[in-house]
Amino acid sequence: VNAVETPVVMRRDGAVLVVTIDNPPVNAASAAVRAGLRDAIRAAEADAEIRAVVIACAGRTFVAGADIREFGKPPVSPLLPEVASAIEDCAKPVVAALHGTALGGGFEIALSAHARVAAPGTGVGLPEVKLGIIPGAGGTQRLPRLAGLAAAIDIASSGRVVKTDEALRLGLIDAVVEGDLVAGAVAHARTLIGGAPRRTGALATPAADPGEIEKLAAAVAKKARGQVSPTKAVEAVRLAATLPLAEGLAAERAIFADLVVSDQAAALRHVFFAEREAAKVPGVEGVSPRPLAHVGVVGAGTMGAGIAVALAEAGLEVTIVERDAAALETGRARVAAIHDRNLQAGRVDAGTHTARRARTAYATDLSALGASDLIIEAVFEDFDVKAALLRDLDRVAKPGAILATNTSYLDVDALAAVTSRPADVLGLHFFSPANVMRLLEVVRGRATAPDTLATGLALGKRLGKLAVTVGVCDGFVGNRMLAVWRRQCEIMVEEGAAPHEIDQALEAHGFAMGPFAVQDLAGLDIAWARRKRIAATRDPAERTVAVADRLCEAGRFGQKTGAGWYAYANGKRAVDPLVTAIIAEERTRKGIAPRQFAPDAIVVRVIAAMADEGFRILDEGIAARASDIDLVKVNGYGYPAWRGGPMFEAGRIGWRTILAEVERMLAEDGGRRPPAAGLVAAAS
Ligand code: T1G
Repeated sequence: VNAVETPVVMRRDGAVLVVTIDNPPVNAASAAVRAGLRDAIRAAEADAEIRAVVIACAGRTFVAGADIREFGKPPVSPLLPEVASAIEDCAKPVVAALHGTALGGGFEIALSAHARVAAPGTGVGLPEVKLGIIPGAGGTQRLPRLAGLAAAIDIASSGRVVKTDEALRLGLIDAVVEGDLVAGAVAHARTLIGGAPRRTGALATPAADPGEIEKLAAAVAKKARGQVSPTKAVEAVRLAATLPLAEGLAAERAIFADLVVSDQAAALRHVFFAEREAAKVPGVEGVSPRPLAHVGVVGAGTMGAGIAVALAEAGLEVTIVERDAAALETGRARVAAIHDRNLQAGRVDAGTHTARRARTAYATDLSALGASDLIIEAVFEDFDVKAALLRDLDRVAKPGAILATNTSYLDVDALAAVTSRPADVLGLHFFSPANVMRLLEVVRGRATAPDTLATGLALGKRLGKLAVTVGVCDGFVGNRMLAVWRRQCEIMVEEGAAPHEIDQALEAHGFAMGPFAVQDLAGLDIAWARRKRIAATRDPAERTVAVADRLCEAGRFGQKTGAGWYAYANGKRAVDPLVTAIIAEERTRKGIAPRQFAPDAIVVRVIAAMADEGFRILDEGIAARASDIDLVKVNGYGYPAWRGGPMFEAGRIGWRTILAEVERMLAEDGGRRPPAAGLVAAAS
């Protein structure tokens, strides 16, 4: 019988048993890993010649967590808590040798060991809350015993990665090992031989100031908004201060078991895997990106400056070009201010700050971009301006250089067509502020070559962005869905809902801000100008809501003019009877008898509208998959990640319900078109 390939192997190093886990790609704690670890501890206990144990991992990282792919399936013994307790109860000292990112269940395995040593640059953490759950194998009970309640609340409720120097300071690791990690761990284990194992679970949780803990807990609850897992993580951690280990572990496990089957956990797992799916772009797998060392940016306005900062932060050489010395100076100051703010906020050290500014050059002549591998134009959002610039860049740029437009909705195919190199042209739609917002829509033109697209995706990854590939249409995916969401909300206002009722319903659902508050923040005049620009080409049968135009005609552009959909006396947003009167006039003018909209009806209408448009986007091939659409809305438009995104949430509501709502919506919208084919198919 051939030996079952086990992901856990053991070898003796003198009196130390070295246990190595090898379960690519990230040594997830699968059922086989758990069984292998349990057997290794049993073997160590049974072997009199073994005096200590080291647990290490092959490959790129120590155990990066439970195997998320096992979630939702019936649990297989031994469960991770059992394995963690077997490690902790081992009569012989156990040392965990950490490298890469020891996260979640991986960090819990490490915490149940009697000591932890780490290679430089190792990260540890409990990111379970990002998956809508909490640690389920002792993390919330052992971490506070080592690092105290405050640090444990911070780490367990944020899910952030703690780097070695902080981990050392907090007592989460005992030593940093330069060079051969396993040899260092074995040496450390040897120093523990003969001593009583230092069981984390047996430590008393250090006392904490109740007031400080209350403040921390309140801050977590405020930040979490509607997401449940962060506050549950705090609740579990605080139990470590009052309950003996066994009871604390049982309580933690009960909370974990409750959350792991929740809608929020299902939604956040969907987003986790969607992010990895987004990197798999049809027709680009295995295509090598072109070299990227120097990037040019034309235009140093808000977007251009943010993009230039993001490029410099990623270690790229950047040259910024503006049309004249004055504009260039303004741009240079804008870029410097962002870098300086990062330094003042302690986000970077002085050396990094200096290096980033040093790798940014400035010019007023496009010829300075002759050596650039890729050039991003971020000039005024006007087709003719961008087309003229792309023509000039086409002449200046070296053969093979990629020309990227940062346009947020102009036709990338038409822009590519003005150059002699349409295959080298694509869109890189950054979101403001470009050095902060994670989402990047990579716009694939009809002529865009696969390696051009691969280079755009590689740049996105290099910048730490979430790159989602989209096709060419008005608004690509994000702004196209935004237009639909806004339109439906304005139609609901005309039909009887008040703007603040819609904002409140959507904010209660978890959206960062309702559509009317957002418009007042961004300014109503931008959309007004666009509506006027496309008025001539509008379908006369299309329903239009004139309220926003009337607000603009009255000079109510939003917060910047002290009034918009709301009034802003002394900066506080309030319902304005003037707006209520304008809405009533518009309803009367159209003979509409206003009807009530309950909060749930508002939410379902908005989700249905986005799902219908999402299916049109898929039917037209503008996005490769529904989860890409979810990622755009979650990462660029404030859709709560713990709801999964419009397509995921519509699926949870039920396609039949969504289709019925879409049919009602389309009938109210002049009945000009049928529901999206993909939606009809999903509901059948
Ligand atoms: N389970 C299964 N597969 C995983 C995985 C995991 N935990 N983590 C990553 N993968 C896959 C991923 O899908 C991709 O697969 C490949 O590995 C490379 O990942 C009891 C219950 C570790 C920082 O949340 O944060 O422990 O697409 O592209 O950018 O309390 O992966 O190649 O087929 O992300 O270098 C807690 C999740 C789980 C960590 C590496 N742990 N992973 O990032 O590579 S819950 C986490 C990450 C838990 C316990 C509870 C990252 C990474 P494919 P990647 P990366």
